[in-house]
Amino acid sequence: MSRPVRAPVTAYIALGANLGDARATVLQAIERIAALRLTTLVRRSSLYRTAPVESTGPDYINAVVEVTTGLDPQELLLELQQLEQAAGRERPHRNAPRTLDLDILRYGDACVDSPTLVIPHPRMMARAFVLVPLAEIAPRAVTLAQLQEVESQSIERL
Ligand code: PH2
Ligand code: MG
Ligand code: MG
Repeated sequence: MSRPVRAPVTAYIALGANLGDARATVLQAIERIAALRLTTLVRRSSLYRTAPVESTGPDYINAVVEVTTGLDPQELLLELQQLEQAAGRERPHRNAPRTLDLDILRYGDACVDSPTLVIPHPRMMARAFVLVPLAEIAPRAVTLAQLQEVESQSIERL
């Protein structure tokens, strides 16, 4: 039996990279997200150069995109993990420098709490590298007070 068609949901995805040609990798990942099945890229933030937060290695390139998608959260996670793999992602330890990290920040108003996926992203509100690009494309998703909380974190719009 075929699956019932789901109404597309608006989701926000954070992109980060600090190994290899991070800028090229993030730009390519945005194109690959736009090409995912049942998924439409609605807007993308600028690229940002950010200092590593609880991580090491070179500065990161970060961005956030808004999509609408008919994939459910677990399906979207799997697709994003495949894109991370295709970019050569290795996971030697938590917060290790990485060629590409794709995190689902929000998926409509859904709350997901499974062993593999937590939405909204639990640490997003503490991180300028997420909040600043998110505020650029979805100003109502972030408050001034939340931005002020992270203003000591180094971030440069490219
Ligand atoms: N991602 C992390 C940990 N620290 N720091 C920056 N600047 N950018 C990131 O994307 C990032 C990080 C874990 O995913
Ligand atoms: Mg992450
Ligand atoms: Mg991740």
